[in-house]
Amino acid sequence: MFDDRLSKGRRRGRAALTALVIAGVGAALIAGSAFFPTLVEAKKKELRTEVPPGELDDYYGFFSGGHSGEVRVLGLPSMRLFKRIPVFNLDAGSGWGVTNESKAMMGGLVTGDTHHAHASYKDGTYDGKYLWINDKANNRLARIRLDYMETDTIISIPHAQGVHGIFPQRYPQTDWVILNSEFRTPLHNDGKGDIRDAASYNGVHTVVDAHDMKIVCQVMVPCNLDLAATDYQGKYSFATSYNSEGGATISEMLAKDRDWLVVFDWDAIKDGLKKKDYKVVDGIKMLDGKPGSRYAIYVPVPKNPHGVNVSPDGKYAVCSGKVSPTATVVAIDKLADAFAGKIEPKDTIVAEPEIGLGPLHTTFDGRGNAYTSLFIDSQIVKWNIQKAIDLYKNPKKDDTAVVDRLDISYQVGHTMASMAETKEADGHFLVSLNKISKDRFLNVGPLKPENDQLVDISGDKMRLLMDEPSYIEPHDCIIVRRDIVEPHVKDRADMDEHPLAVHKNAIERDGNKVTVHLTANAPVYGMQEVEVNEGDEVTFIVTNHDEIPDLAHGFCISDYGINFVVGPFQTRSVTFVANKPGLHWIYCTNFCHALHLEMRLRLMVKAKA
Ligand code: RUQ
Ligand code: CUA
Ligand code: CA
Repeated sequence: MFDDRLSKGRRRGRAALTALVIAGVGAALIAGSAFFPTLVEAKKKELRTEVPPGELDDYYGFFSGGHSGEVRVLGLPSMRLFKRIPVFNLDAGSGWGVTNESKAMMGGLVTGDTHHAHASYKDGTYDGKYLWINDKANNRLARIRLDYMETDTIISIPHAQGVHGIFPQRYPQTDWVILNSEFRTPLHNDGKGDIRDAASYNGVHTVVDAHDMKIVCQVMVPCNLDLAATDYQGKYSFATSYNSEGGATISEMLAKDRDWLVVFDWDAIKDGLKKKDYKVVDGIKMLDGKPGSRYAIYVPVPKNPHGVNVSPDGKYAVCSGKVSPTATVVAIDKLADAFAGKIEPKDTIVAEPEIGLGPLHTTFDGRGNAYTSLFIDSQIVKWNIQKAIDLYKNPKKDDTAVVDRLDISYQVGHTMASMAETKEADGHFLVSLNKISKDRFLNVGPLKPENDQLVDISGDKMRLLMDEPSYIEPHDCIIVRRDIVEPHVKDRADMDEHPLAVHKNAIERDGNKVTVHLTANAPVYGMQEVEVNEGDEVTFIVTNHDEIPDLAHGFCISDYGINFVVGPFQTRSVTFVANKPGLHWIYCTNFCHALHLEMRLRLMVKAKA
């Protein structure tokens, strides 16, 4: 009865709405768009290009930090820097690389070269849970959990050097993350045998399980593999290869006019794993993806390609040769025929528009346009994909797929548009990550900041909105709608997630091993003094018990080179040898209370007799 009334009410409401819409359309026909704004205009109105004080940004930007080894979190469109997430680097601010927790992940290394940050997916768009980042320098993959925005796992990738392009599976969700090795090496890289024989080197396409961060398998190829992408169906991954020549010198690597876009078939890989069509090398399942195998096809693309990006409609993979003024469009729906041998790999190419000099990376607006960074021309070039395809079929003199060009300052590497690596690409903003800023900022010495420029791409013409100096050296970024990430982000850790969380202050001694369990609660640590002997191996485990959100405590041991931060309800530990006798004040480094300066305790190291 009640339901019936409700649905009647709804029906009446719908009828009234229909009448209104008809009236509205009529009025629009009479008065034109001034009365009834077109959809495009309505969309433009949504675009905020400024964020006044007190208001929040519409997007998160996750930027790699290049060889600073970190990931940066920015807000867009303000371009304000919120957080630097240490990953592979020593970070004195947070104590990353000092605590036992971080050292266990870092494996004794404090350098890294992060290039490509990509987030986890569900159904072709971000789910806001994880972010992955490569370390090209030491061949690792890290995962960052977005609820804490902290690194939670780092793994090493064997048989690989120059671990560069990475990409998560986009559909149906991220179960795999794939990685490329940009440098070829001998498979058993142990210095035995003829290591000068460049012809014997290989590259590998590595598949990592996104959940347990274990290596599923590697696909060995004779060429190098540079940038990476996945499709929107969970079927293929892509890798550019600029060294199809198998050269070891730059002139050898530039010998051919065409190199490859290598495409990997995931169903074939899964089948190969099931049928045990692999060798086990150092415990890793190694499939052979050489030309002619069923695992990979090699699409010939212009000289020394770099970026590869898949359009948000899932139809095309776009790559470009660094020394060819063109982009290459590969139709993903033709790949199955190429794998089946019904067509040649080259027949998957449906366009090759001329766009400008030094094309590197391409991004998309979700309205059929591509935006490619031109390193040599210092431009972002906007071009229409369908027009490029039409002109490839029916070339017309004096016609071009290029729609617009924007001069940037200067020498752009990556470019990325908002949500562009998802099926929800919204065509609002684009960031041009420029390697050189030259005259754009106050001079700070021989090495200037880089320049990340924010561009409005909502209209027909690109519009430069902002120059943002940045420290060494973001390569790539993704721009994620705030509503996707924000609900996952926590204000407070789950205290017992850390197995050693301290609930009771205590000192334990086992021979010369001393463990101190310590709480921190503004403005006091749970103990006021700790006494140990010179030569003891001392572990401090510190848990922040403060109820006030956002309140952190530091833990610095004077003259011991130890300092770290403990966030709300988090636990951090450190182990060291008490090799400096004497009194060492331990003090809190985060201004946490009016009596913050008094928040300290005595570490007394008694000298050996
Ligand atoms: S790659 S621009 Cu990793 Cu282009 Cu840096
Ligand atoms: Cu705790 Cu300052
Ligand atoms: Ca080449």
